[in-house]
Amino acid sequence: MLSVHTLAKLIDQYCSNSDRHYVYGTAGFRGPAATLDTVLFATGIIACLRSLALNGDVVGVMVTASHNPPVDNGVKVVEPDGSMMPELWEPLATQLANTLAIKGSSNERAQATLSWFEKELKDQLQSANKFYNEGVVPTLVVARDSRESGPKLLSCLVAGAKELFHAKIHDFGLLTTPQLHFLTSETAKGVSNVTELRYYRHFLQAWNHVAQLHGIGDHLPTISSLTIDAANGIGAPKVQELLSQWACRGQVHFINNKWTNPELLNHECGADFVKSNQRFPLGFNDSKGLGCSYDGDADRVVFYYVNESNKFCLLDGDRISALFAHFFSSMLKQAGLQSQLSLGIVQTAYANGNSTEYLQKTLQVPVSCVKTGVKHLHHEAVTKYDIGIYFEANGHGTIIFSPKFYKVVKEQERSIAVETLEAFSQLINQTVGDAISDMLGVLAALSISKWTPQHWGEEFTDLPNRLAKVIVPDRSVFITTDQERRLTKPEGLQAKIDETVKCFQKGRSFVRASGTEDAVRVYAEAANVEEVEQLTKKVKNLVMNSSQN
Ligand code: G16
Repeated sequence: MLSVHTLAKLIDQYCSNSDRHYVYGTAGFRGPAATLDTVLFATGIIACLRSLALNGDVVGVMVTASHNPPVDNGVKVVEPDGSMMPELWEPLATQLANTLAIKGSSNERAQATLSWFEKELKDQLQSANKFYNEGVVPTLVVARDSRESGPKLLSCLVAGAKELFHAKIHDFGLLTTPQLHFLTSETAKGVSNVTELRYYRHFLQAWNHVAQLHGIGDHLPTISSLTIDAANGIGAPKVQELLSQWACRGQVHFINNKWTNPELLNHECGADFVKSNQRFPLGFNDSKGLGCSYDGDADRVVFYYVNESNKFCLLDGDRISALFAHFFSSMLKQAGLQSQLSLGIVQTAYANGNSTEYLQKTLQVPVSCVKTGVKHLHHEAVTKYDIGIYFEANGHGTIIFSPKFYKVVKEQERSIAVETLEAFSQLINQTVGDAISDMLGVLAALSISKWTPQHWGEEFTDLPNRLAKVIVPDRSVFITTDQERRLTKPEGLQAKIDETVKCFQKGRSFVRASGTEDAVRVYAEAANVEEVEQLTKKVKNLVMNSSQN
């Protein structure tokens, strides 16, 4: 495939980081940007191999660290249909990054990498090897978020892909993560000359269709105003671009849209800040309307409003699931399709206990629980339901419509409900959670259901909950089972957590290592705020003590 000499030269030029350990985790590789050039170079190669294994089909690569601080960056690989790279490929990405990053001279690193290739090309990478030998050229589409480190890191990725594989690369420049997923899938469908405009046109057309079916003109009927907090990230210019042609733009107000100041990214704003701290982002002062916060790459969204007691009320991913579950149950009933099409919700262990109860008991829809990470939720939604709604409590999620959904809906006599189901499926970015498309979906569902934010917030009451972080010397010693709800290691820790939880009314708590940050996450919920604070503190202490032993 290539000579030691050529590879060693490239390693000299693009892979300054060595003697480190990397893992392709929850959302690809992530970490301090200064430690990632070798990883990006490795990812360029993996993306090419993935494209080759698919006979040159287009593979997407997004350079982003989403909700992480501005000094971090990361990268993830996207399939031609816009979904995440298959899990089977994750260990390959991990191995390649770590082989390129071994301690040693560039010659030694190149030698080790070539040995790895030799073995894998005969083993797991056989199909990539076959197509490579037949002269197939890989195709990549790439983009990055607004972080300062993006251009340099992307150049490492492009170098590997171009020099080693002569890959065809379409660089979209700055995009949100969901735009990259969407445009990858459009490119793979064979649409020629895919540009960003396609994304805006698609979602505006879908909105216009839904709005026309329900007589929504230039004013959203159940909210007075909408404040969008874009976390000072790349979502800011993108949503502004889309909404510049939106009929209801007069109701919108933007905050935290200084995306050209990368040091402000996610700083006291954005979905992760709002959800974790359960408070308004910096600059929010709309006590009458609805607020929403995106994260750094606009793949998550949470909403909030001020209630009559002047209190902050969060409408997170669990609430979005509840709204959509209510909306689709009602539409299926109106269309007479409730027995033909299955509707289900996918959550993670972070879902509030009362949201699960509301979905199962009040709305009577099935709920599955899977591990954290969009890929797990997505897979469950695709395989189990005709309308699979998945949202993590942090606001990351989407809705997936099965091929059967489209077939059944097409066969029906036209009615408002049937047409709404069809049009709504276009309003949702089915490739991945998308703050912009989810926001339009929520606004449409609220308008059609005639729900105000208050109504939405009062459908059920969340159990008081806390999400905390503990920094430990080595988070990899925390091993979980049962969809991450229980620890198997460190030995004995789960039994102590169980004992502690028993002392609290409606107590629940679990511990898991983050896949995107160097921390262990502690989640707790209980019957009241005092108890949840105490429970969180106790479990945090147990985690800290277990790390000192
Ligand atoms: C990523 C993943 C999400 C996950 C979040 C936190 O989100 O895509 O599925 O919930 O990280 O994961 P962890 O608890 O493992 O750190 P994002 O928005 O940062 O890409």
